[in-house]
Amino acid sequence: MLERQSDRRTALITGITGQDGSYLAELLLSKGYEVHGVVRRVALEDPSRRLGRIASLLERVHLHAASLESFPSIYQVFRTVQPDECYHLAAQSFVSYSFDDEFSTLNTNINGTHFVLAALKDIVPTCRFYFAGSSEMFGRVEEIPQTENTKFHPRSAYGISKVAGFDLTRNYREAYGIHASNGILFNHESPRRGFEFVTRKITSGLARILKGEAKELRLGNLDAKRDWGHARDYVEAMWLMLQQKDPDDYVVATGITHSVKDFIEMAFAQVGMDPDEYVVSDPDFYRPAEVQLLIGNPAKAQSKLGWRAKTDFEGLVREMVATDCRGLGVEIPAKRSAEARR
Ligand code: G4F
Repeated sequence: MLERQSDRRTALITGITGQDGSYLAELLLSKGYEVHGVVRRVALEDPSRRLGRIASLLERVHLHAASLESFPSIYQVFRTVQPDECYHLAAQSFVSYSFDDEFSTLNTNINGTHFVLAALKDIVPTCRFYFAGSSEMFGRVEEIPQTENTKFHPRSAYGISKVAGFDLTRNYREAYGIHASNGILFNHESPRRGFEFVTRKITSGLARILKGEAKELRLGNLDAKRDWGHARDYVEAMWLMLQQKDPDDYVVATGITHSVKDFIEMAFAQVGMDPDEYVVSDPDFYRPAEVQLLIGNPAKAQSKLGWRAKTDFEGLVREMVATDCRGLGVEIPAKRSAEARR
């Protein structure tokens, strides 16, 4: 167990084992924070499989077993940690799965957020709070591009659960004076993305094809458009929100949209291959209700937080393809990668 140091700011991250949690933990450690994370007990029992993204940080972070489904367990973590800042990232975050199990998505995501806010208010009401809202709240978009003032029209249990979390966060701010901010984050990816999300499915699938382990890549709706940024950039916006004098809500996005097809073409171009020979659009991967177009306007985050996305679309795709190829021991021929960059 690490010693607590009273002169350092203390941050608590729910979802520390995920893509965003791992980048945020690195950022906060680099800023001198004492970092605590909430993890499920099963994760502590199976660290090699479940703590992979934070493996290099394990000596420097404090982990606490708790469940978003149990208020007493969350309450106990707040009593022990007494954080100065809390980043609530944990959720059932796979939109597609929320159609298979609406009940657990709504229960975990809505109650989990409520439990965290209620414990914070009771134990450390001065703790600053960040809620991981999502562009999925915009759903069937009412305006292009989407801003902090665009009306929500969610299209899945996941999107609905995020609207509820957003409203809970705003209500704790207005009713109880908690420094509680909502980030409305558009899609953000990285080599640490889960394999079920489309970007990682594409880059890991491509690496498997190159390795000779797969012959095709089966995907769903290739026309859907997303505003894709890099997760490493987006966690900086989370931190900046909690450094402001007043809490508020912010869109975090690049302001540029691309289709799934664009992502595929960019990924295959990195290795000089023709996607038409490998990619199959399979109706089994279509969703009952699709979010067809997302594009955010990050003007408020730019002007009030001084935040900007640093990684562009090509840089993101290139990093993901290179990491997945390296992970499988696949060489990207020098000629191919040079051509791809042209
Ligand atoms: O990568 P996705 O599964 O991400 P999605 O649904 O946009 O949600 C992600 O971003 C949200 C922010 O807007 C987060 F809140 C959320 O937690 C998550 O991180 O799908 C992106 C698009 C969709 O339109 C989907 O229909 O890709 C399309 N798609 C096409 N084929 C596919 C596939 N998605 C997946 N996962 N798998 C496919 O085979």
